[in-house]
Amino acid sequence: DVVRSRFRFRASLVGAVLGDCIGSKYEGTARVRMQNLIADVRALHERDTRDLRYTDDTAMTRSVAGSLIVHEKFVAEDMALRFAKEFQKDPCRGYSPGISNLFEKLLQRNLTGGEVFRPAEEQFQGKGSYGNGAAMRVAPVALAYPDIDCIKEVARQIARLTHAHVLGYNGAILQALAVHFALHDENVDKMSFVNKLIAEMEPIEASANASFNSADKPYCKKLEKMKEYLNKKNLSKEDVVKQFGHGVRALDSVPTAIFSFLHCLEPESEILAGFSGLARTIVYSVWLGGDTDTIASMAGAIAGAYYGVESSPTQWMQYCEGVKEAEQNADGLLALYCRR
Ligand code: 8NA
Ligand code: MG
Ligand code: MG
Ligand code: MG
Repeated sequence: DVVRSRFRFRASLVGAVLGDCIGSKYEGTARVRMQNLIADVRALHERDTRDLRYTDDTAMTRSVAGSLIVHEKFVAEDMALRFAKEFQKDPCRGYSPGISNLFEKLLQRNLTGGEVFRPAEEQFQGKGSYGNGAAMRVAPVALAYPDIDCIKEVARQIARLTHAHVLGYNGAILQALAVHFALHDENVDKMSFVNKLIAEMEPIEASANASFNSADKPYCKKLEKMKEYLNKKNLSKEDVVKQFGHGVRALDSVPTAIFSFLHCLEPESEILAGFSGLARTIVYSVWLGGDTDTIASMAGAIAGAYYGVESSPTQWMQYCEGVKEAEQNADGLLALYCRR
């Protein structure tokens, strides 16, 4: 059913853009008021000046999509160069300061082969980054590959171009899996959705432990907690933030995005009852505060993949920068997906 698929592919990338554009105003704000947020989105259709600008989340997602579409597979050097050139062309998109220095290295050194992963390994005194920057751009991978093993492998590789820390690239794998499962589910059951994620992440985190000599499976631990929290009534946002986080670390934001999607399968409050599934997921995740653009962008990618374009707020789409390109990239990825 290609038409229905096209809607879901488009809504995933559009959802990512909308979350980024709407969330960016509050990035780094610990407490976001629902009243202000509702006023913001209601005012969107009155905008007569400029679009809401997208940030690094969307800029990097576009590079991932573009490279996969052109080469019909992952080509490390090309993707790394696209990240770096996109940054160079338009550096004022709210990138993390740490990552700009990595882009400089990628541009200066003219790296080939496995060398292209070297600058990322040098980040943070050789520990690599555990930021959420790899997870925030990974949605196109779930749209490019039907096969779940390919998704995991390509998500890891793309992540490692900038995020060499296990929590950085495993966060990207988890986000890609969430988009994949949302895309292929006709009627999400919260518990089985989380169980599917745990089943995939278990062996991934176990093998990471073998090389890091730790018994921890931090993503699985948060996913287990999620099952408990999805069943709670009258959950406060303070509780959600305390359990899942809302920070720039992948571990403090990817589970939060997944939780937002699942929690918002039903309207979470009366205020959000008037919104479509995608819209309320975005509003809810921005309301959690912290790294709002990135969490809303990841939650939007998952929700869009599930609800499809029927759920996309057209009013918002008109006033967020980069929606058209997201739709074009989604069509390109669907064509690729269908050829596999
Ligand atoms: P990154 O790789 O620089 O990581 C982001 C941050 O995580 C770093 O600045 C560090 O504070 C911290 N960090 C990551 N790894 C380590 C480590 N091994 N040791 C110590 N600290 C570490 O960049 P990224 O691309 O992962 O970041 C993505 C975020 O940056 C997104 O939110 C994006 O929108 C942007 N951004 C966020 C904020 C914010 O305050 N929330 C502000 C501007 C930009
Ligand atoms: Mg951003
Ligand atoms: Mg397989
Ligand atoms: Mg952010």
